[in-house]
Amino acid sequence: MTRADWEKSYARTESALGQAKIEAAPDLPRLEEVRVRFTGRKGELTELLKSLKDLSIEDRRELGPKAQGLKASFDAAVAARKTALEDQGDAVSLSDDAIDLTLPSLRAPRGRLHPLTTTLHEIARIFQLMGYSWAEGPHVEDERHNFTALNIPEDHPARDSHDTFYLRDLPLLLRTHTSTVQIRTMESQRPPLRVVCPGRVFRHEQLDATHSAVFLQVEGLVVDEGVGLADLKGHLQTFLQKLLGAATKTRFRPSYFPFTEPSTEVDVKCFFCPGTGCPSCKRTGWIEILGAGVVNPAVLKSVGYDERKWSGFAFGIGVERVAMLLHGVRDLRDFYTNDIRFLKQFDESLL
Ligand code: 2NM
Repeated sequence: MTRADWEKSYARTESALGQAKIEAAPDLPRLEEVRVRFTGRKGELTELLKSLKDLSIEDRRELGPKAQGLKASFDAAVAARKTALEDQGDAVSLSDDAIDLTLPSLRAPRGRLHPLTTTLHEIARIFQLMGYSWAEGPHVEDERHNFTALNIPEDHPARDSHDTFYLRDLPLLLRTHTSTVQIRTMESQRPPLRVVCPGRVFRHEQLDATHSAVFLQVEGLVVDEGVGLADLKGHLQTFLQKLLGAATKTRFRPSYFPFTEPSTEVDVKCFFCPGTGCPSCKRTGWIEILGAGVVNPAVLKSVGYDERKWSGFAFGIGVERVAMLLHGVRDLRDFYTNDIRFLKQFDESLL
């Protein structure tokens, strides 16, 4: 090989190197292809360096370092590109797969108490502040505790199977009110007593926006010496003002229950309108919130209390109705559908 031939092939290699655009190689396999093409065993640069041996010793001394310089800058460019591509790869895998243990974790969706449960607790809590204790009893009851001891006559329509769920083969039923628990409390405790009986009750009802066959009640009972209607009014007014606000106005209307005499239904001044009438108060300006009365002496007698010595008052509150009023819920069935979109409205923090 002549010096001129060698210089021609040097120039060809140098220009091929320039066109190979090492610094723009898109990935490591493509970079490796370029490296093999020039400095592999049969690579263009390798051949160029090998062919130096065909030159004269003087030409070799002069052109040898030039060829080595070309290889050195090629090697440096390949190494630099390799580092850059590897760093890029690290960055991608860090952002895609890496777990950063310093990051706060995702907040797990957290359950909470159902709005009916919190409403029941709120009602019972107020009465507990007023000295009432809490009592529970069975859902399945006998006619004595659900009706007879409560002075509900044999032919009363509430006893009809159209209104009450009876068990098929036993003389038992699903309690229609928690008064059953008050009868049981009076059977097992001597007066004086103050008790609230919260729980589930069952009635054979046509279902609609304000009626459910299964619902929650809090009933209360006070028995003591010399207790009467004035105590009833004081306790219930205090309760309603704690539940709904100190400005709450109450109204006691005469009513009828077999287990109380006199009996009353208690209304609160509508807190949705200024007394002018709206759909919530059915245009009356008042909202019915509970029933109550002075315990019929026949009830006290039926549990073995001396009805000449003791007297008492009792009341019953529908939990769904209170929860609807407190939260502006128009359809009671929303409480039982368990639609998470409805229930989430009562979360402390919307997740
Ligand atoms: C009500 C209304 C009026 C009541 C009566 C009794 C008992 F057991 F003492 F006789 N418990 N609950 C009562 C009285 C319940 O609910 C609307």
